[in-house]
Amino acid sequence: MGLFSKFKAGLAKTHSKLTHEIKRIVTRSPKLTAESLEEIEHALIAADLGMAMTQQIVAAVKHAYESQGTAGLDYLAIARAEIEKSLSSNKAELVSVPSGPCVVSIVGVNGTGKTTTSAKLAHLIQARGQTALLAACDTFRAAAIEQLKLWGARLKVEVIASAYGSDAASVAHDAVTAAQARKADYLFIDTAGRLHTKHNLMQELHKLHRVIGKQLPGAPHEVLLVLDGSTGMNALSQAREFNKAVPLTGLIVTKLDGTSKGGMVVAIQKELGLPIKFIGLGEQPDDLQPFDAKQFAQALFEE
Ligand SMILES: Nc1nc2c(ncn2[C@@H]2O[C@H](COP(=O)(O)OP(=O)(O)OP(=O)(O)O)[C@@H](O)[C@H]2O)c(=O)[nH]1
Ligand SMILES: [Mg+2]
Repeated sequence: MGLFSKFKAGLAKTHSKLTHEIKRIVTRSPKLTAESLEEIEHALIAADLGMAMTQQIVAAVKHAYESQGTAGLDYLAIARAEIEKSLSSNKAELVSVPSGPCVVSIVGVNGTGKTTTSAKLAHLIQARGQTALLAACDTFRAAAIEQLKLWGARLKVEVIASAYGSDAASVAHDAVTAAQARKADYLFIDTAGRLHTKHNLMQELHKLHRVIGKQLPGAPHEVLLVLDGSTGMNALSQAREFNKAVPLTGLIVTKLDGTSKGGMVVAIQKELGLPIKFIGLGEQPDDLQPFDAKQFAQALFEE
């Protein structure tokens, strides 16, 4: 499957709900009335595009209608263009560290997809012909280490791990040493799930980052927050709060394949100004895609 087809398949739920709703509104009332405009607004909000993006699209639709009437008026194309315009500055990639390794800390609340995403990222790097290592720094949740080791075995990626209950920072330290020794290009650190409100757990994360920063200046080079896309706007407030507690370099939004609220990606990007680096569109290793605003807008609104 090509990259765009994957994008489209992964976002099919959001796409079908949005286009279906908008087409229904337009078919019923070809003239743009205050009522139909309001219905369009509702459809956009229901897809979690956020207030700012919704208003921008509604204003563009109104403007097009007033200047050209219904002839050739294509609501979906207008929405798509507005989203593209809003997100166009976002062409985010992982940073690269020529002297290597680039250390990437994967953080977030419980169950958002951190472990799976760490594995998928290592896979993506290997598919590009570079080398990656994984660090099992969730020494807290039962079976977390085995889960990452299973991924490692499946994807042929080395996993640096210790025992349950051991200090996450010391596992990270060992992993950086190993990554340096193997001359790996990337090290992905899978951390335990935590709420930004849990002070002691956030301190533990700060400590982990401090320890590897001392060992390898500049590390962690990326701190990526993993958000569960199916939680819609909750993910937005989660990102806002987490970013206050730990400075982030970017976001990853997972589980977009299971939701019709994929518009939240746009809302998050617009509100936080943090780059969305990848999106998760399924449970398989290849189901993590670099985020591309243009393809995203197209996948949401293309007929
Ligand atoms: N459909 C779908 N499922 C996903 C995606 N990403 C992760 N998952 C699933 O979400 C579940 C939780 O994933 P994990 O990677 O274990 O999440 P985690 O954040 O590491 O969880 P904790 O370590 O317990 O905090 C698993 O069943 C994954 O297969 C995605 O993009 N799409
Ligand atoms: Mg995990």
